[in-house]
Amino acid sequence: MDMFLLVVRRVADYSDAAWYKINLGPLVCFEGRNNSPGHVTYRGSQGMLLGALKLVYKEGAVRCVSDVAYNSRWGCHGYSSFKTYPLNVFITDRQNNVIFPLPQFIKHSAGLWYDMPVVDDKYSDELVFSNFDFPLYLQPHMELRIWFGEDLENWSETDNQGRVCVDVMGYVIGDVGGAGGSPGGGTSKGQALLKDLKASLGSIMQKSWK
Ligand SMILES: [Ca+2]
Ligand SMILES: [Ca+2]
Repeated sequence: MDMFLLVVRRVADYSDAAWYKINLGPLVCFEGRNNSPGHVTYRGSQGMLLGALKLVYKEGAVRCVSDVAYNSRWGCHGYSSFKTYPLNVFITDRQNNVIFPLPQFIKHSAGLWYDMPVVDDKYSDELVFSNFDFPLYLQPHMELRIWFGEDLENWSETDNQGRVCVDVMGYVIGDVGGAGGSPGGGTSKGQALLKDLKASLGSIMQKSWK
C-alpha cells in the first residue's frame, strides 16, 4: 500500500481513540492558594507515551484577586496586569517539576503567567498542551498535579480565591513494554508511522508559532 495512504488511514483509525482519560475516578480540582493542586495518579498497568495532555473544564472558577469579577477557568479574566499572558494553570509531576506549559510560553516568570495561541482564559473548554518532540512517558502509579501558577510559585497567592475542576486526558502515541491491552494499543508498525508523522507535525506547528 502507498505509504502516505497507510499513514492517513492510521491517523483516521486513531482519531477517536487517542485521547485517554487519566482520572478514572473523581474530577481533579485545584485551588488558587495554600499549595492546593489537583492530584491524579495513572492507574493503568502499562506505561504509555503521550504526545499531549489536555485539561477539560468541568466546573468552578478561580481568580488571582478576591473580586469575583475576575472569575476565570484558566487564569484571572481581564485582570490588567496579565491581559497579554492570561493563563496560569500548570501540570507538574509529584516533585512539582513543570511538565506543561513549555517554557517558551511563559511571559511572567515570577507569577508563572503565560499565553498560548487561540486559548481564552475564561471561555475555552479545554487547555491543550503538546510536545511530540519529547513525548511524556506516563508510567503506572505516576502522579500528575494541576496547579494554579501563583500557588505553585508562592507568588501573590494569598489574595487568590476559587476552585476549578477538570478531567485530565492524555494523547496516546503508543504503549510501552508489552503487546496490546492498553489504551491506544495497535500494531507497532502503525504506531511507529504515526509517531513519525506526529513528530513532523509537531515541529512544523512549533515553527509556525514562532
Ligand atoms: Ca494573586
Ligand atoms: Ca503556594
